[in-house]
Formats: sequence, structure tokens, C-alpha cells
Amino acid sequence: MGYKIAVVGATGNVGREMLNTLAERKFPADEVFALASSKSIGRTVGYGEDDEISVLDAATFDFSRVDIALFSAGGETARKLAPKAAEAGCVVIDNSSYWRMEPGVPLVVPEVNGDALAGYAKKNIIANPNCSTIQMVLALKPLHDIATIKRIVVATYQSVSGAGRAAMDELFNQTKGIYVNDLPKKEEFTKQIAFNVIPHIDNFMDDGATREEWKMSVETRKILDPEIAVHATCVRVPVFVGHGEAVNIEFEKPITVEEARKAMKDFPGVSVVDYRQDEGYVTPQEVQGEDNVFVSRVRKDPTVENGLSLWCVGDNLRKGAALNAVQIAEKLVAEFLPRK
Ligand code: 11C
Repeated sequence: MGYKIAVVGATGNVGREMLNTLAERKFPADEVFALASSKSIGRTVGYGEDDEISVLDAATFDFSRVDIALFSAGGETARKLAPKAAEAGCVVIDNSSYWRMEPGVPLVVPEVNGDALAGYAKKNIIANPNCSTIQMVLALKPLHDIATIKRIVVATYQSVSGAGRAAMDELFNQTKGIYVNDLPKKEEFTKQIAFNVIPHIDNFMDDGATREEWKMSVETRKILDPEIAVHATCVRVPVFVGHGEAVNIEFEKPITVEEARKAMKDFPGVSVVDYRQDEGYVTPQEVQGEDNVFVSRVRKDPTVENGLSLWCVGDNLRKGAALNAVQIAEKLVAEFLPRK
């Protein structure tokens, strides 16, 4: 017998990708429910190549009917509905930021800190990290294991799909509008995103950082090591899917470029493409639909002791969200979750 699973937020960018990923990876599910807000009732969403499933109302769904619920419906729904689902006996894997820093809630990238899942039953809630955090900690974990990271300075180049479907439409319509001299008004972004970059993702905090930058810092410490200092600048770029990150790392111990490349190459979920020539690196446009995070441009930073710089890219909707959540569910059922 397989598991019963629900996807909450099934009509959104990540929710649809979660359904695709569950089907594609043949998750051992007997029954899959697609849930969303009441305004989506009556719609259907795709599951696998042939199946269409009807969308049900998440607010009135009886979560005792499922073993696992993958949530990607934003912080407010996670705040209200995740505890209700968890109390009904279902394990929630939540993609929003709401539960990530809560004590007793594991924040997990399976290849990096999969063992943290052992604590899931404290609240029956597991948090999926932010997309920009996931791809960075995945690339950096093998380096931390051999040379101990002291400090990370990162600048992100984040695609508009991280901000949802309406944000993707805004990039498309603005781009089109510029060519016909009919620029639609801004709704999703604070400044024009077509042919521009915006150094502002999520709200500003008192210290001048944005919440996206703060999340990269606190989440990295919760997942990888609380001793690591992280300073991030997060920037939205006019790319539909795929986040890029320029990462500068300072280590406790010496590490060569060759050692770093080999360690990352040998690590699950990471590919290294780094040839120091035209096309010898990977760009966001090339990683859409890919499971792995790709690392390029690994080089020594001679301005600090034991410094390296690298470039990494990942599909923010896949490893950055849906795939990581499904991998958490896979590890949960394989190692921790007894069948009912
Ligand atoms: C973005 N990283 O690209 C965000 C999306 O905390 O889960 C995910 C926000 C989060 O806009």
C-alpha cells in the first residue's frame, strides 16, 4: 500500500511543479489530492502525463485523509492551516517562510542535513528552505566539510518565477509593451523589471537588509552551521526561471580550486561545469527543468586568506522548491514515517 498525499496551493507555480515532480519520480502515492483556495474549486490540474485532478477547497479538507501534505500556498495559509493539518495526523512539508525558523521544525535540504528530519514529529511540520538558500547550501556543503566555511558574501540574480505567476506575466507583458510603446503599469514589482534589475526582494527590515537577504543568512546557519557569517544582496533580474548566485567564501583552512571542484562534483545534486572558456559555464536559461545545481567560475580570491569565489545556478521552482519538498517526502517515507 502506498501513501495518500495532498498538495496545498496546487494551482500555483510551485504547486503544479510539485504535482509534476511527484508523478515524474513515481512517488509511492495511492491517492493524490490537489487543494487550493475556494476560488479555484472547479478547476483541474495535471498530474503526470495523462491525469487531471479536480481542485478541492483546502480550508474545508479533512487532512486526516492523507499521510503527507506539501504546502505551497504562502505564509498566511501555512500559519492557519499547517497546524490544523499537523494535528489531524498528517505531516506537513511547507514551502513558505512561516515555519522555517521555528524551534522544533526541521529546515531540510536532504543531501545537506537530511538527518534533521528525525525531529519532524515534534510538530509534524517540516520546512522547505528558500530557493536561493537551497542552491547555495547544496553547493557549499561539500566545501564546508573539507575546509570549514567562516564567512559567505553572496549576490543573487533571481528570476521572476520566484515571485509567482503574476510576476512572470508582468515581465512578459512589460517586455512586449516596450516594443509597441505601450508599457503596462507595474503591479508585482516596485520598478520596471523588463530590461532592468531590481535590488529588492521581499520587505525591508530595520537594518537595511531585505527579508530575502535575512532569510539567506539565518536559513544557511540553521541548515549548515550556526557559526557561519552570511552577507547577502538579493536582486531580481528579467529571467523567467532559474536563479544565479555569485558566492564569495572565506574558509578556516586552505582549499584549492581543484579540491573544491572535486568535492562538489562528488556531492549528490551538484554538477560542476567550469572550463574557463566561451560557453564553459552554466546560465539560468540552461537549467530550467534540471534537478541539479550547477557550479561554474570556481577561482581563488587572493584578497583574503583561504578565499574562493564561484557562480552557481539552479531551477528555483524545482530544486529550489518542488523537488526539494518531494525529496523530503521521499526520505520521510523511506526512513521515518510508518505506514498507517
Ligand atoms: C523569490 N526566493 O525568488 C523568493 C521566493 O521565502 O520561500 C521564495 C520566497 C520564500 O522571490
